[in-house]
Amino acid sequence: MNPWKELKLDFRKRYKVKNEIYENTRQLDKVRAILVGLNTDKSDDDFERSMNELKELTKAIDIEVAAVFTQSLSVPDKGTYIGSGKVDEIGASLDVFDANIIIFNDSLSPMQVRNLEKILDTEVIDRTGLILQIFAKRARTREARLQVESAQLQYMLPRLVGMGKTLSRQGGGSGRLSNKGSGEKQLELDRRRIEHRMSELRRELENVEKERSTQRNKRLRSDIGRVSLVGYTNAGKSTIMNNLLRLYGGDSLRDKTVLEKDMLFATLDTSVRKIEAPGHRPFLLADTVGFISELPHALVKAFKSTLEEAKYADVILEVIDFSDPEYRYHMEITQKTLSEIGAGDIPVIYVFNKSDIVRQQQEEDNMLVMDVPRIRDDRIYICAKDDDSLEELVTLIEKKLGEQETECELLLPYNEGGTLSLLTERGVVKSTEYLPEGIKITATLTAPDINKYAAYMNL
Ligand SMILES: Nc1nc2c(ncn2[C@@H]2O[C@H](COP(=O)(O)OP(=O)(O)OP(=O)(O)O)[C@@H](O)[C@H]2O)c(=O)[nH]1
Ligand SMILES: [Mg+2]
Repeated sequence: MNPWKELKLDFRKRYKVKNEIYENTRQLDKVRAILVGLNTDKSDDDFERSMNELKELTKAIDIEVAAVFTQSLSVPDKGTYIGSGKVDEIGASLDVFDANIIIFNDSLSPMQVRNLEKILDTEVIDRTGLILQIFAKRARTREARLQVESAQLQYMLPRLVGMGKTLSRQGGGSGRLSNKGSGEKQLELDRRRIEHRMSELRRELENVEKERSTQRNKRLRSDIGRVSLVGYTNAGKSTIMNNLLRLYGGDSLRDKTVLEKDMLFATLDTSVRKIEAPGHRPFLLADTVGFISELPHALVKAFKSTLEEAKYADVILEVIDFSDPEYRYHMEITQKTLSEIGAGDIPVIYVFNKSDIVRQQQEEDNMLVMDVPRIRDDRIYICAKDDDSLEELVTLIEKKLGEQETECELLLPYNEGGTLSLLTERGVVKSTEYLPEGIKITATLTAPDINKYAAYMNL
């Protein structure tokens, strides 16, 4: 079913709201969309890129793209977003292209959606609504489901205004004034019910977040380095996680793989696994939700705690789909998002993934062929499924984690022998000296270590 209709029906059912559903005359087997973009201030390249991304998003939810319409205007039309001539043109082509939904590349106001639906007599959805539907389809864990529902409600609440008008018009036959009144009353009730559900969701989410932050604090207290996979959606983060688990996860973890799939937003929650490569220091690896440009505000707000996961890492692995011609732009968006969530200063390793595809292309084009894996400073070119690549990656991670360490002197009281053996086991102790007042050691410590052992440090 077409996603906007689905969202409205679902909304109707779940919250008992009588919103308007357009009974489209074009009952096609498949959902076929006309995409519409308005260029107000973007360069041609940027505009084309964002339209291509809309195409990918559309396909991600199994909608066929039937046609694309674009227009340049310095200011969007208040009532219909695009100019009225363009609206007519689209209306006339719905049959030609066998299309039954229109998807706009930007956020439309609830009123613009209503106006357009009325003129075109078909469902109209904007970029936010589309991404929300993708997230709703992908959400598996309880937390992700709560976050998506919360985002949907935030998105739908202001759209109730339009629905209310419909209600008052549809009211029963007992006198005009009371009709109008009942519609408004109904609207008020709907609104209250939804606000109530939103606060319920907020509470539930707070609880889930509390659970998660307890687990996270446990990790923060442990001395193992924390590494986070971040990057644009579909770059290969989960594939790297799974292949590292396959190689180094140990028996108990080898099966604890995460979902990897060639689709946008395959992962919507956070998984943390311990990676123990022989001959290397172990570290914790976190896989989480991918980024995209212009992620809807409601989703950013609802997914804040999941998106912020990277903030707690010692080292960030920024995974880049090197085979995507837009990879530079994806890196910009990722950098911007990392700064926004307060993770802009964490050291980064740039993982140029899917280099096998680039290599293959170079071979086909008779070009100079790149080496995979290859390391250049803090950049590494890999294929996520190739063992040599992963071994080099682990080596680079260890090196980067090591760079975050400082050599410190500690004076441990004699009853703190446990701490000494712990640090010795981890191989970070450089020297020990037994003094009358305690054991003096030099050790290379990470920032969290330094916090933890601060009491022993003021020699
Ligand atoms: N050829 C090739 N394909 C890869 C490589 N890494 C990942 N893929 C494929 O790329 C697709 C996306 O991989 P995922 O690991 O799900 O991507 P992700 O970054 O976790 O994506 P989201 O969870 O949506 O943010 C899958 O079909 C993978 O098999 C690689 O190095 N080479
Ligand atoms: Mg993933």
